[in-house]
Amino acid sequence: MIKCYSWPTPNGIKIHIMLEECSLNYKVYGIDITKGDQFKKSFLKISPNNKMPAIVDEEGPNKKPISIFESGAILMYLAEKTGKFLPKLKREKYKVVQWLMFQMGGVGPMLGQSNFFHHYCPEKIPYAINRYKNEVGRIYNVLDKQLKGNKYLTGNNYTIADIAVWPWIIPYYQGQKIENFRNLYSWYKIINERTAVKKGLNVLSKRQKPGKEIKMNKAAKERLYGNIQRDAGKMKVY
Ligand SMILES: N[C@@H](CCC(=O)N[C@@H](CS)C(=O)NCC(=O)O)C(=O)O
Repeated sequence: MIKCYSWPTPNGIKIHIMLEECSLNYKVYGIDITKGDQFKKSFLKISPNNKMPAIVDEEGPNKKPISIFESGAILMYLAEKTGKFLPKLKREKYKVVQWLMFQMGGVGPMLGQSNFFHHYCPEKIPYAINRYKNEVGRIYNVLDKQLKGNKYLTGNNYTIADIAVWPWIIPYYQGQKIENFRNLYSWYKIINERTAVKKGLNVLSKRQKPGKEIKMNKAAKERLYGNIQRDAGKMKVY
């Protein structure tokens, strides 16, 4: 069984979708990041960066438990465990890995900042809002170009690169109109129809609806963006 420590944000949703796509036996433990679950010692032991998602696979390599944090690493692990959504041949595999890394290093961090300055920053800072909106537009154009003539990000096959990027494109996280990016929009709609995607979007959705603003009081904002975050790296793990 795989224990999945998560919350329905884009980084969590990608793991929920992957677990469903691979029909894996899993149990979800909600890590409510607005309440500070990410700072609990038991969680920091498996995710020292105080961020979800993380997994523990009780039947890891050599039948021994393994814990993994960072959603890209989790997707690669699950793909290799099941033999799904990541080609084995090196040339094809690294096509997928490069788009997965593009999501981890570009799509996630930039759309995350855009989301922050649009929705959660206590001050309205036009320069920051505009800078990240432009960056989201640039990234959307890169994806849109890549999808021209390609059903999925790396060609004809649906892979962990699509699974990683898709939840970030859910309208609301953007600050851009997805309809203006034709290829990206049709790719978005195709993936939206997958049964596993629908099931993945349901995970923990009673506690936080995917694609909807996360309700945060002052204490929650302090936990996510304030001094608690500044000091979190010094927290004792063991
Ligand atoms: N690069 C990480 C990012 C994970 C991440 O940013 N998680 C956020 C929610 S989407 C989180 O747990 N935030 C809690 C915190 O910063 O304390 C991954 O892809 O797993």
